Amino acid sequence: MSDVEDCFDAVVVGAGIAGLYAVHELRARGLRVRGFESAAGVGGTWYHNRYPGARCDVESIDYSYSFDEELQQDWTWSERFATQEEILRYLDHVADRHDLRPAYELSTRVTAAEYDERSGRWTVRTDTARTVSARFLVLATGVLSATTMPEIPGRDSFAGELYHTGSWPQHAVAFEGKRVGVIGTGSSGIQTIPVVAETAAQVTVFQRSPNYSIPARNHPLTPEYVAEIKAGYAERRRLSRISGGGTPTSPHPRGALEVDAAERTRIYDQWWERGGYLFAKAFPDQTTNLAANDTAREYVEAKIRELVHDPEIAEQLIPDDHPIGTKRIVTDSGYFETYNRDNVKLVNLRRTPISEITPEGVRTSDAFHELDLLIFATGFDAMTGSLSRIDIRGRDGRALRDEWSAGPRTYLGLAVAGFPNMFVVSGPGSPSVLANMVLTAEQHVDWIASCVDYLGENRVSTIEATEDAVTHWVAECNANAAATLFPAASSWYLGANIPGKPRVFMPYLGGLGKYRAICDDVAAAGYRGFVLGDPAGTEVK
Ligand code: NA7
Repeated sequence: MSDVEDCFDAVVVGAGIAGLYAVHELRARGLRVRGFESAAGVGGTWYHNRYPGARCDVESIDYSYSFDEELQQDWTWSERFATQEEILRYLDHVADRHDLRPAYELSTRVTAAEYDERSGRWTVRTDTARTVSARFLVLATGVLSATTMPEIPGRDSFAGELYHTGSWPQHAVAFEGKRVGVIGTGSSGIQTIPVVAETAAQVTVFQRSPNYSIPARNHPLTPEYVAEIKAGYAERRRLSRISGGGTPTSPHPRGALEVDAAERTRIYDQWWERGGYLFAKAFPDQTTNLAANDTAREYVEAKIRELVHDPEIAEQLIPDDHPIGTKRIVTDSGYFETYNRDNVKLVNLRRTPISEITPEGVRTSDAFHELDLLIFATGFDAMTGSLSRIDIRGRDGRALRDEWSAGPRTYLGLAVAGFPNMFVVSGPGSPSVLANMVLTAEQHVDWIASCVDYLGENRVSTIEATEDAVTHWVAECNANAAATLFPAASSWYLGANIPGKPRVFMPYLGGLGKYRAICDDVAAAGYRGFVLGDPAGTEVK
């Protein structure tokens, strides 16, 4: 006997930027939608990443929904790069403004989803013992949401306070007078270290790999600037949608090696002064040509040597293992200067690795570091982690985890062969993590919503990517990556940060504009690469 308690047209997993918009769009079509969210509130990434110094590295005026003109006119961002707190306040506002909360069951984690070929429906189970059924399953589970804690001997014996940046507690954390350790110098570590150092007695940074970082040059937005942006929002959004990265920026018309040294320096100076990770896009060939990349790398390395007073420390803060931009360049506020403070100490784990964590602190091969508080800024099982933590089963009980054991395989980063009526928002094979994630989420949700319309208009019950289309898309993504320097970095784009994870370059590198055109073209061609069928998969159209 079925244990299904409720039937919906669609289940949306996640109440982050993508999930909220998916609920909005599907409900607008008259669908009965149920959302599930493991957190106690909406916001996704921005709910969990409450660590001090957490900010978005995409400008606030771009990192916001574009679907609602009144919303974008009404809402006023206070700073160029919004804090986590302001973004969460914004998402709470959107949830209230569009009455999205009633669609959700919060504090409810989806643990399993299984496709039933007879009914053509998904059975979805949660950790609150709920079982519901839905025709469509929309996985808006986030690309940087499944945190990772390295298996360091003695980790759980630490007697002080222990936090992960990606699942920071709701309560305020005080650093005054404390000896704080930070493991990890990716974006989260680099953002939090300077803020923690302001009040902590001592900060010990445990760095395995240094990262390139560019000053944010964050500042409050003036009323005049905001008015100008709001007056031109429509055009700004249009340019963003056809751009590579989802913001209205374009690189120099010529390659880094096609201009002389003076022009190169002038351009790098401009981007350095402008601030932020978009430095990676100063010249169009920076991440495709190593000699071009070297010019950007050397420029930034010279800046690090200027910012850090101790030349020996400066050298240790300069990456030596990847071309600049092949890991996301961090956007920081006073990171390198922090090492000029007396209360900040760098521990180079390449020279002196961690041997164990004890109740009192961290032991490295050469010393013991006594700590009151330990922060893991060790990142995420990116892109696939939040999906593989759910037991998702498609046709014939096939498990997504098994299907992807050699790396994720999607069509357009949206759909998986053998998993009918299941959509992944910002999935592996999409450009999301290399672009403005709000606009990429909107693009995916718009595409899914139009697809649902199409199925209704044509009386088709299921849509499913073909194995052939998936194979071609994976090949296209690999070919794009191979034409760049990106595979040279041991990054989370490749799954390289997770022991045992297959090394496959996961994002689509062709850029948002080109990707959007491909998705639109697939839809216009009657959903080329998909089987439109009945629940058993028999083609009907
Ligand atoms: P990242 O960028 O994955 O950074 C994680 C950091 O943690 C990185 O410096 C890692 O060093 C370090 N790490 C991971 N495991 C260990 C162990 N076992 N020992 C020491 N150090 C370790 O995650 P973030 O949260 O900072 O940023 C994720 C994205 O969010 C970012 O790219 C932006 O797009 C926003 P490693 O490099 O592996 O040597």
